[in-house]
Amino acid sequence: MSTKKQLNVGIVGYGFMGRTHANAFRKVSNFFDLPYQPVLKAACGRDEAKLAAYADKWGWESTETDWKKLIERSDIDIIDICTPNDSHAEISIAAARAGKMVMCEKPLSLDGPQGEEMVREIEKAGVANMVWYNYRRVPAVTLAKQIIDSGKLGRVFHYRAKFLQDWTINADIPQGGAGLWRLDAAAAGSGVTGDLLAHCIDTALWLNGSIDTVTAMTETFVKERMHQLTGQMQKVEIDDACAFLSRFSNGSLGTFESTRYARGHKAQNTFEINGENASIAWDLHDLGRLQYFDYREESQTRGWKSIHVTDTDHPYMGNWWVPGLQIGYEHTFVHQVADFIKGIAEGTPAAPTFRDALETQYVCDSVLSSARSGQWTPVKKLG
Ligand code: SOE
Repeated sequence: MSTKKQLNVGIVGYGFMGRTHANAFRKVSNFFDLPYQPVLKAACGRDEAKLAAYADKWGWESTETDWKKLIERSDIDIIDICTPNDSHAEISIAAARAGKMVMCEKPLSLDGPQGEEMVREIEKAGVANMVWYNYRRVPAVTLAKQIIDSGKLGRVFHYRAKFLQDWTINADIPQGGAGLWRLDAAAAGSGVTGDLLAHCIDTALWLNGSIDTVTAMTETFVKERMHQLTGQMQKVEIDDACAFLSRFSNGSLGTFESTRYARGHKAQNTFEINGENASIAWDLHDLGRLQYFDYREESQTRGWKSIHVTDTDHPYMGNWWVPGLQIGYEHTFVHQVADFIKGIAEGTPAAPTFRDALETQYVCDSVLSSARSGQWTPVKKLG
């Protein structure tokens, strides 16, 4: 039994993200020396049988079927939200008002105005908060951030990002309900823009600074799908694909593309940045490597190099195995918990906070609005 101060976690939701988060809370203290020990105190969900199976498998000490009861419990310090997007606001605001720290799955909210209300409430309550944009914490992506911040790229000209999937091509896939709420605009807010491009935007804002203006196009290839909850064929309101151009505040040009209709691609999340001295590129399908080209190197041996990001002096890697041994997707969530706990201890909130994540909502709002109007659209700035 750890003698460290405990941080009791109450999680809401037991799906895909419920598993990644539970795994992270369980493992983090085995690999990171932290002042506090997260404890898997209570799991909350509506389906009792599924909840019991989840709690049993991942070692949650207790269960609740009503998130309001979970928030009322005096033995819970952190509320972790892994529910569909349409309940992020209600749960996080109630949790903050009850004085709980809040960790919320991405995207923060259904849209910017709702995100603003969440930021207002969370900041008024003064509780620690974070949004799970996990790809920032792939060691190769964090290394890219360090290289960019060191100034090695020089002036940045281009930022190029993609997030491609292919799992909704079949028109017989229904929308709505368990597992498929991402296809239901009422639950998700938007399609690939809020689900996939939000990741690319979060990473881009972090690596390359804010975006001033965008022009976008979206398409919904399958216009009607059966809705699992009503049993009726219903109009599909989400964007199946989205591409947009952007101008960053640092003068660079951005191109972003996302779709769930790129046959052969399961989760190809990539970025490439071209600067006057150097370029840098990363691909989730080869997440342990960072590609780097530096024009200032001696010309005959100059070329793209593939950095295997596994050395002890690479971000986070000193906490894992030995140089050369890779880590994967689930570790990004462990890093997120480690940074959140360090942030609490040091009084410097780990990013992205709710406020940081609101900037991503603003970009998503402008992208969707531009796709509707066909116009270049400014992005609202954080207050
Ligand atoms: C969608 O398929 C999804 O699971 C997203 O919701 C996640 O945020 C992304 O990381 C992987 O793809």
